[in-house]
Amino acid sequence: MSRASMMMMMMPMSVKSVAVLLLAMACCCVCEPQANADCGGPSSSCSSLCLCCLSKDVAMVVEKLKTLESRLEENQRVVGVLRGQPRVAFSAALRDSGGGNVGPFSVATPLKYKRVFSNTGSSYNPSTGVFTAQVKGMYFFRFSMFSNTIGHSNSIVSLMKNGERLTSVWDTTGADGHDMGSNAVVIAMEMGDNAYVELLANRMVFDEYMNYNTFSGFLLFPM
Ligand SMILES: [Ca+2]
Repeated sequence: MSRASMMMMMMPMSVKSVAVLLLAMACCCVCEPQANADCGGPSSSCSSLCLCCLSKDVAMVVEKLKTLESRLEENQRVVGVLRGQPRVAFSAALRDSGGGNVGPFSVATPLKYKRVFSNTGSSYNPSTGVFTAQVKGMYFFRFSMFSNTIGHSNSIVSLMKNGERLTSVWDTTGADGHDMGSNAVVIAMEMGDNAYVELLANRMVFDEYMNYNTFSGFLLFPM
């Protein structure tokens, strides 16, 4: 079986049908010197015109096959990348039992989100609250904060990368003591980079079985 025949078998049915039709048209070429004058000129014989048209149509089909083969290789490359992409995703809430305030502490402290909903890739450590990138890539992180600050100090938490402050949520005490907010970031991470949510010194957050405070993230794509 020729390479052209094998490639035709691999093509989508609609494209194959077009190629077969072109070949059939070429093979059934009717001797019309005027219509096919550009194939061999007015003086060409009927048989030479038919062979000329056949050759021309086959060349066109081969060109289309080359284009399709190129597209197929590109699609296979993309599918291979997607299938081989490492999977990293996690989500956790602050408390795994009970309820009450977390903090205040005398120094800024990473919050330990202990109720793990998911941790594909095991890059998040619930005993420290720290996510450590094991894949270089672009990541999405999000956190939420709930405050119960009546009669207490303010609530301030920040999303940190390697000790650098990225985004924050803040709430003050007052008549509206129960508030919450969230923030997020999309950021490139090298292997070994870490991310965590930091409770600032002398601040506090509140949580219970409702799971108001969460920390989630996932790999958008490797780089
Ligand atoms: Ca408030």
